[in-house]
Amino acid sequence: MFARISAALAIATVLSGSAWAETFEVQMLNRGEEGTMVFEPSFIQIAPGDTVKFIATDKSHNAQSVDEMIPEGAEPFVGKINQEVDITPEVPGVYVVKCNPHFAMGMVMTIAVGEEAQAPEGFLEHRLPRNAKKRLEEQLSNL
Ligand SMILES: [Cu+2]
Repeated sequence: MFARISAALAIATVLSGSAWAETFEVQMLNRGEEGTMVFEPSFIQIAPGDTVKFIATDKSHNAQSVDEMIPEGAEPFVGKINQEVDITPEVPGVYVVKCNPHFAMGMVMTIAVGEEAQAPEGFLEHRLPRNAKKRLEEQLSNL
């Protein structure tokens, strides 16, 4: 009985989620408002089930999740160079995305999924290039 009610609630939640789901576009750029080799925007706040579309506006970039910098249970992803990638994060939390060729130059961005998203303790103590860490500090200050 109890299980049946919660299953029905879960389905209702998924349906209402998809009805309102939005798509956010992030461009991969050689130069943007925040400097060279950037994702723009570099911080977005979305709801679970929204889609983020990475656009290969400039050449030689990719979008991939940074190991151990996505929520537990979330699906890692790796986009190919010059390829448009869509992700639809369902697990609430903070996701860090990098461009692999330009990670050392600080080409990173942050996706906060859910209104309560917070970076876990020690989040920036992972091995990060200095420029990436600097930009991430700014991005995480939006939380
Ligand atoms: Cu890049």
